[in-house]
Amino acid sequence: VSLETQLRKALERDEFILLYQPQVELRSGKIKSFEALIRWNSIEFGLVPPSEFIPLSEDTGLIIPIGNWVIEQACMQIKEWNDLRGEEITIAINISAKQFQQRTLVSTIKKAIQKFQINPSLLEIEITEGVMQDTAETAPILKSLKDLGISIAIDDFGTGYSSLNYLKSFPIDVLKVDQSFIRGIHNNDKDAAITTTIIHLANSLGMTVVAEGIEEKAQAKFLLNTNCDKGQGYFYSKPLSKIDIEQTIFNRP
Ligand code: G
Ligand code: G
Ligand code: MN
Ligand code: NA
Repeated sequence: VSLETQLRKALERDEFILLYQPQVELRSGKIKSFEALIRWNSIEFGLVPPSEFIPLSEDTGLIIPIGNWVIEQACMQIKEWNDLRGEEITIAINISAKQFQQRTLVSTIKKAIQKFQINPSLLEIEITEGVMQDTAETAPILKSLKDLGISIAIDDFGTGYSSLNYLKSFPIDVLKVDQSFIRGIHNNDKDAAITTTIIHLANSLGMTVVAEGIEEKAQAKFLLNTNCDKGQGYFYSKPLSKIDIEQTIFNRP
């Protein structure tokens, strides 16, 4: 049986799950936001990472129903955790180029927000610079998404082929510094300079800046001193299941 058929079955059997990676507010140490990362919990293959099925899902169009499931699931989790915590918990989801170009994306997100009665600003979508290339199509889509009241983040910032122009004209709320820059902060002057510059850029544009792939305390320290807003990475936590988030991050029995 082909992987495509297996993925269709996985959707029917509800075998996808979301893991959540905490994002730490560097100044306060508080955790109020998470990035949702999909996994396929297969009876046959175990926990399958997205690198093994997202590319094929994009080629076959399956990314649309899978992506719609992610949107619904994330909105449901935002509702549940906000009711539970009584404070604002944000969840970011990854949106691939194929999903972004799909006409129904805006209405799908709108419906999910309405279904679960959530504050739209608590949902963040992560798109990469590549998504932004076709500016004629991109501007109206980004505007409709922004009109919904959701937050828009640029993922892997600094690694794609794009100009800084879009930061001027598009409604971007968050820049995520790619982990390749964070990795070299302490042994590569260029990585340190690029990271510092992206943080300053985001700060001066009034955007929130998130550093990805923090694995060491020294990196977190550097980022705090450089005025980075949030940090994400194995140093704080790997992506965790809903239950693990509730037990270890929210301290629920
Ligand atoms: O979780 P991990 O680091 O293995 O993720 C690998 C890649 O898969 C990342 O580029 C991430 O953005 C992508 N990814 C994770 N979850 C989703 C998802 O729900 N939708 C899409 N389109 N991509 C995802
Ligand atoms: O492309 P995107 O940034 O969405 O993908 C994030 C990926 O990075 C996920 O696969 C996630 O599991 C992974 N990740 C998260 N934290 C770390 C980290 O500290 N180090 C490394 N190497 N990968 C990480
Ligand atoms: Mn991401
Ligand atoms: Na990233």
